[in-house]
Amino acid sequence: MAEAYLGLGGNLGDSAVNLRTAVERLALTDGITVTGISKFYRTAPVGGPSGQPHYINAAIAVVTDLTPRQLLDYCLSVECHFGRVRRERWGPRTVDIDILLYGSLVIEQPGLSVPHPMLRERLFALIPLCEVAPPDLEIPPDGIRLRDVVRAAKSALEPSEFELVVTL
Ligand code: A4P
Ligand code: MG
Repeated sequence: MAEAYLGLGGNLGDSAVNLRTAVERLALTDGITVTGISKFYRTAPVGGPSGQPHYINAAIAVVTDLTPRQLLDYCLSVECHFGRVRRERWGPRTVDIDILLYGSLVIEQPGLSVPHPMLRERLFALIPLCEVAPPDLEIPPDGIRLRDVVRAAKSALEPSEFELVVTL
């Protein structure tokens, strides 16, 4: 059994409904127990084409006996259920599910990088993550604490950008 954290985001269609449905599907999966769900946040798009809609972002904690690869495959199958079509990097999407962390594992395989490579720069992932993970969680590979990662990410942002992260 491992504890893992998933980040969810979407900005096409009714994203709050889509994210809630995605969480329900994950919770119904054999081998996945959802142990925490963050609030849903409306966030300004980071990267990608200009003019794309704001996102809804959330994070969940799960306990799982799926391997990281099985968990990824299941997340991708849930994305497909929402008819997600990949057109461009960081482009608009119905539901995106990322494995943010899987226990203390560091994985660098084709198609699977854990921790998620952009985690430390992404407040839209870190802020929901803080609601479902302990602040002193050690983030691999260097074991820096989650609270310190968040502090660093916040200090790298202009206050106005940070204000765009609001609770629904
Ligand atoms: N992949 C590798 N590692 C992982 C992992 N840990 N979790 C592979 C999930 N997938 C992983 O992903 C492409 C491939 O990455 C997958 O097939 C899987 O094999 P993708 O979801 O098609 O690509 P992406 O999401 O466009 O890129 P990436 O690098 O995952 O970007 P992010 O960090 O997800 O950023 N702004 C706001 N406000 N909110 C957002 O949610 N999301 C993005 C995408 C950009 N801007 C955003 C948001
Ligand atoms: Mg992604």
